[in-house]
Amino acid sequence: MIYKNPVLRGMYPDPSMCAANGKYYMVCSTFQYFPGVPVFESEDLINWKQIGHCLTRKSQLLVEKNDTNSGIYAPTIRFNKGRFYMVVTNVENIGNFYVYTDDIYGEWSDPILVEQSGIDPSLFFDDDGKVYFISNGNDSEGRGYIQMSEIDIATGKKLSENEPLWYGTGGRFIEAPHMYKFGDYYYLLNAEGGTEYGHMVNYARSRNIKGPYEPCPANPVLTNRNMGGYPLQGAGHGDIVQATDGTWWFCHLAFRQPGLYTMYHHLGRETCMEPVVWKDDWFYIGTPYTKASETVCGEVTGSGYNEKQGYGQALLEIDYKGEHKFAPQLLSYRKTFANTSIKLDWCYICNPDEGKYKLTNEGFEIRSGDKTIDTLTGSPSFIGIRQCEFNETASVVCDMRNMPKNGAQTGLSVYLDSAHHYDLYLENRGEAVWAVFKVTVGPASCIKKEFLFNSQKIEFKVEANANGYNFYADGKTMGYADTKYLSSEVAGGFTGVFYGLYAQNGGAAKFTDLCIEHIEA
Ligand code: 6LW
Repeated sequence: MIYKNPVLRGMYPDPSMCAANGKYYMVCSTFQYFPGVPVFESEDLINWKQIGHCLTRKSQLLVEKNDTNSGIYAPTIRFNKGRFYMVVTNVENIGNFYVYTDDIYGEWSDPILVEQSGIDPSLFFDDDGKVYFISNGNDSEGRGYIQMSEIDIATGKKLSENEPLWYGTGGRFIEAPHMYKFGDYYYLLNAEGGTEYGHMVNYARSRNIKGPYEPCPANPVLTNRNMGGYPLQGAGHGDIVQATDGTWWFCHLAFRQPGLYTMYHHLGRETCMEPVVWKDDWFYIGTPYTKASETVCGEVTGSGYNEKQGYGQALLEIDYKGEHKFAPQLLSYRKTFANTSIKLDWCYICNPDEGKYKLTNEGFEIRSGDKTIDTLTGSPSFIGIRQCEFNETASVVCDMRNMPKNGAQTGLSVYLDSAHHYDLYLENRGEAVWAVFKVTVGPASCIKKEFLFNSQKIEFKVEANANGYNFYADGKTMGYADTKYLSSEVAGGFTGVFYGLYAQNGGAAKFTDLCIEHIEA
């Protein structure tokens, strides 16, 4: 049976998963976006359906800065004695905390803080009832390591000092730790190499939770760092689960780059799934390598591979030969206001002023506040939905309302962050309304095309492919802009592209007739 990676497409990075009640649950990072930390459910580990978010209230998620380097990093989800826990860092303010729920479809608790430094926190429930809090950290000489303390899970209070567990294998940015106990061994997982092209997964094992830890001889057990030109890169930062049928699976992040010598990614980091095999109490992740220069997934991969036979690579297409059963993936879609969920698919930048939005299945009404999509801090009147595929068309009708103000704007933005976005909008210039296409890349911002438009209701359309976007307003061609300039390699940060509907400078609009379409070849 064949399935395709990523299994969560679009910006769903830093995945963590657990098994509970015969199903599987997964969470991902959300940075400055609100609500935070989507929760997905699956019956077969390949097909995932979002069922909610962990952080839906301001009391749980204070994100007031519009900055793709801040907010919510790398969550972990765990299930223990009927209760789900999600532990995470809000790097913008409260640091490490966890929330819990006994009803995965319901609300989560307010945050319980844990006074431990570092990011990428994880929880481990040992057989003897002790609960450990694991994160990355730095020793007194600044060297990165994985640290652990025992905590009281009812209060978050620390019951022991942090203890260093493992310095990893020498890669930079040691992070994403998880602790497990399988059989006689504790397994300590990490990511190293940074969340870019050198990313990798390593682990070590010990019979004693406090070590010493013995690194797996096959480390890195997952990396695409030597697969030059392969369209899936940056594989690292993952979590392991045993399925109810006894098979083992590993989820991790990776990103899709547009082509062989186009080393950037704009859809954000996504979530992939790999089969796992065990031998002599060591586990091996991924699919045995294809040979150098071979055609993989219909793409000629070039000669950039360093051939390494064995496991340890993440592929775009997995020809799975094991025992696990899964349903066929549905990769084509047509998203509309009626079939997207306001609570699940859409999100705000930072904590929204909800009074500015009226969102129904027929359309979204948005009124501007005092921020714009160019302002670095705070929440503009913007609601966004992820771009999930290279090849997509997105269109929406924008009906500009009550435009008392010269300069009022309402539109559709292809948005990476406040300094990197491509916008189609209507602008009220007093005597008339203009349709405008503007690009903003860092400090450079320019109007590429505009025309006088004698109505207040217009259709905006974006046709996306791997390398660029074509923009249309009222059926007229407005111009082209490259995907490259909306990538993390250009802009920095950890997020991916969203389509955002927005209003600013006194503008207000009703958006209707949304259609975001992808047909899988
Ligand atoms: C996250 C770290 C990482 O905290 O990127 O890929 C950081 N790994 O583990 C932000 O997503």
